Amino acid sequence: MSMRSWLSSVALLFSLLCGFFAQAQTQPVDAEGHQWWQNAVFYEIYPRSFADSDNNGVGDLNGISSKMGYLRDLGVDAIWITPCYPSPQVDFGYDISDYENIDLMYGTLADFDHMVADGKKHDVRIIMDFVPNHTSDKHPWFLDSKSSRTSAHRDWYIWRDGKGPGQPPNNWISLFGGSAWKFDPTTNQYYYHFFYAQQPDLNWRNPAVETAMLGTMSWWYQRGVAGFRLDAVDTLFEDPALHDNPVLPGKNAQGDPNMENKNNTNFPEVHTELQKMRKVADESGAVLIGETWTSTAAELDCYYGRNGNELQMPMDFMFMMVDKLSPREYRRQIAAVESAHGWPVFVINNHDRERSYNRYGDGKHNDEIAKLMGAFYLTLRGTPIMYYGEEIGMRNNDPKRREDVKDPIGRTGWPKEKGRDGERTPMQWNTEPNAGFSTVKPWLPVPPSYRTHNVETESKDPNSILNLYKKVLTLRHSNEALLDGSYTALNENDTHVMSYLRSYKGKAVLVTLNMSATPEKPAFDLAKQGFGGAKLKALIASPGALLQGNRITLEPFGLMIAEVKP
Ligand code: TEU
Repeated sequence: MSMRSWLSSVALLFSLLCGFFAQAQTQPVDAEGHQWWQNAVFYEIYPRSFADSDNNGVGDLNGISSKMGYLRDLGVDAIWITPCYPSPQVDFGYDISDYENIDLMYGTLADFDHMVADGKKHDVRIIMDFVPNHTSDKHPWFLDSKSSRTSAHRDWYIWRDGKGPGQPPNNWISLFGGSAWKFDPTTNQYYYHFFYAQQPDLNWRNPAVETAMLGTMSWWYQRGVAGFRLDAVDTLFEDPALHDNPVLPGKNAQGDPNMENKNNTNFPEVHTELQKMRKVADESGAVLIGETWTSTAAELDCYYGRNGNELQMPMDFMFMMVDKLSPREYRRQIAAVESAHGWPVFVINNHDRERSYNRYGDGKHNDEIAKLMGAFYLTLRGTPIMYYGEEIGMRNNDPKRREDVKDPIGRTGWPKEKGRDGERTPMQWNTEPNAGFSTVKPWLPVPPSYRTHNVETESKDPNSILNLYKKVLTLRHSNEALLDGSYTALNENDTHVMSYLRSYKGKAVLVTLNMSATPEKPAFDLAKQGFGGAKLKALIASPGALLQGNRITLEPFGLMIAEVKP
């Protein structure tokens, strides 16, 4: 059997097996055996853009510390900070040159310790971002690796001969454009990089790499980190025989041929490593969140691991990718994740995607839609991970000219690909210049909408997106049906209104969301769910929502979260 077919048989066997085991639970915090992260609300912070304590136009850790009160008040229990380690910042921190330090731009290790302490005071845990697939090309490991074919770290990266003069070892394409191989004249070999050339892939088949990386994780746990978000886990391993990838029709935004990443992603060895990472995490009671791009629920299921021994929180990006206000699609997607054997993790935004305010907005009801989407994913069974600024309806501020683009893929892919600057702009705190982020020009400009969409203004408006988020998060933290209850889709033939019941031990909450621009009047018969004759009582509702018996009138994009009183 060839190496490749052996690997694919192992992959198949694993995917068949892994779904059949229940998730192991440790350290329960409630009667349902839930752990802290199951009852928590997570919040992603892009540190360059959240809060700028030294007023130099770039955010920092002391800035984050200064906003712990805001986060607590909002209802956040844990923050995931995207990479803030020393880095040449080619990929804004995802190119790490020292895994056990803080980039001076963001502060020092002492500032980090203060942030952990401030977090503790406010009951906000700190999650760091861990980038296992690649380092920066300026990391001492890589500098040594490239220095000679016999260097101590040579085999820490993936070096190969070209196929011939000027020809890379195979046809693999970097996600960020061009060949995934870069020739290095010092040793006349190519090194492999799935992302930018400044992000050489580590060779996870070398046990020394594994030891170093696991050691780093443990080092941060000891420093008070409550877990990691693991970057791009599906890219850790590649086919050692370097078979070409199948070429698909058409070209991508970078002008490269489309390709199926068959031989350089999703290897079964990824799961072996995740199990090892989990073991280290368990020693500290830490949680592992995964950047898990999957196309099926079965694939997502695998990331929980047999016996629940891999990621506790693989993110369900299939939910985020629904991308249209379609109750039918959402029902299908939620049913899929409910069929997996782990705890669902929902996100609608991150630092790599256009903001949800733009993606779901119809140009007329954007604020209502932002509230609707918040009320939606924050009341599902599972843990939500918010993205900074989502709670105030921050919109994308894409660069208008190529020369303004900071994200390299936006420069190489212009104008088809404008890069990810638009979703990474400074947090909008108030109506002062630069939305109160800094008095000097921030590293990215805020959109004009900051004048209305900012924390200070929205705090004063009871009907703001911010106050809707706060209300929903307060309810979510105190309502047993929302914390522990099951999810049941209601009125499944309705193509305009998304409705569901969260019920727990005879208590229930009904959520109904009008995903259309027309007024709707859904009616509910909850007899089948064991709540026949129950009365509804509105807990949170949009201004035009009206409850009459078992019927709810909803204005366009209106919503109601109601208690079901037996
Ligand atoms: O992203 C990995 C990834 O595959 C995508 O999210 C990708 O960045 C996006 O589709 C491009 O438009 C992670 C990080 O989230 C991302 O910010 C980093 O650039 C990348 O890894 C490399 O570390």
